[in-house]
Amino acid sequence: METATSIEELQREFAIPDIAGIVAGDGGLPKVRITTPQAEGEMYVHGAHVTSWKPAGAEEVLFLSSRSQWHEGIAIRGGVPICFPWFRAKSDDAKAPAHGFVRTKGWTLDSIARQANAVTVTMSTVSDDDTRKWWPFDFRLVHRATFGAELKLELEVTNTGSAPLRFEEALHSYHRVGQISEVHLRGLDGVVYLDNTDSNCEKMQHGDVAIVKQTDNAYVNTANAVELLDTGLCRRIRVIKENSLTTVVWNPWQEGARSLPDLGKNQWQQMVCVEASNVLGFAVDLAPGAQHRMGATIRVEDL
Ligand code: TA6
Repeated sequence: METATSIEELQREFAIPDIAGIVAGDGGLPKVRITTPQAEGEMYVHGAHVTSWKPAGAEEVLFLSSRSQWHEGIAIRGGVPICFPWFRAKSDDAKAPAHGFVRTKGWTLDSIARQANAVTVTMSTVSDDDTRKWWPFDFRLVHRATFGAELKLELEVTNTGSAPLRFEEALHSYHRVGQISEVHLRGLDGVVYLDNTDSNCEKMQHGDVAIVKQTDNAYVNTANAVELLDTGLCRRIRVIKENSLTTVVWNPWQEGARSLPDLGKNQWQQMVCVEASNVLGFAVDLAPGAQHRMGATIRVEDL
């Protein structure tokens, strides 16, 4: 019962009474459960994957598919998958896993720390023989998630090797919405984007982003915050970025959802991804020994 033992060990080492505990989540996978007066949240050791954030007085902010799989080697559908060290398909290897190899593996729980009104969960993963088969470089990746009145996510990459790194990264956040046709995204007006539903051709965003069809836009050279205006749930979700120069907006729409068996029936209508990222032409170059931190702060307010 290795997993049960590891959950018991993690609980003994990291639990904070009444604030944070480690329990068996879906599929029996270990998850950190946060319950404070300011917020509730969940983060799986699998993929260092945040799956829930519910600030006091608000409904759940993240979308989680009712049909997600919960297995080693498979990404959870929803929450905040971590994409690293490439985004989408690997350009030189069609057999490589989409969005890299860190969202589908167990990480290490390093700490759970209480600040004033928030709890920070830190998890990490490092290069090994398995990762070097796909990507022959050395790195340490840390994901810090701070659950409070806002959700702060930070992805820290350290080049632990002797060769320069070039990597893509994304905090692939699935946001829960009332009805996708009643959602607008503000903050990308005048920003150039590559439309992945149209051979990645370059276009210009005019005004707010309305989601009225399959949408897979990589907005480039933008550090802008993005506001998700959801009249269905009468709220706005703000995504404020740090050290991120691309923002990906994705909704599969009905036709794209057909190829996603782990997305619940018609649930494409209740989600939209707004992803702080550094992808495509904005991959990050990192010298040996250097560090790079990308962040996203998510806030929710009534409309
Ligand atoms: O971030 C948008 C995207 O790259 C889309 O192209 C779509 O593939 C989505 O990610 C989901 O990817 P996944 O591998 O999680 O099914």
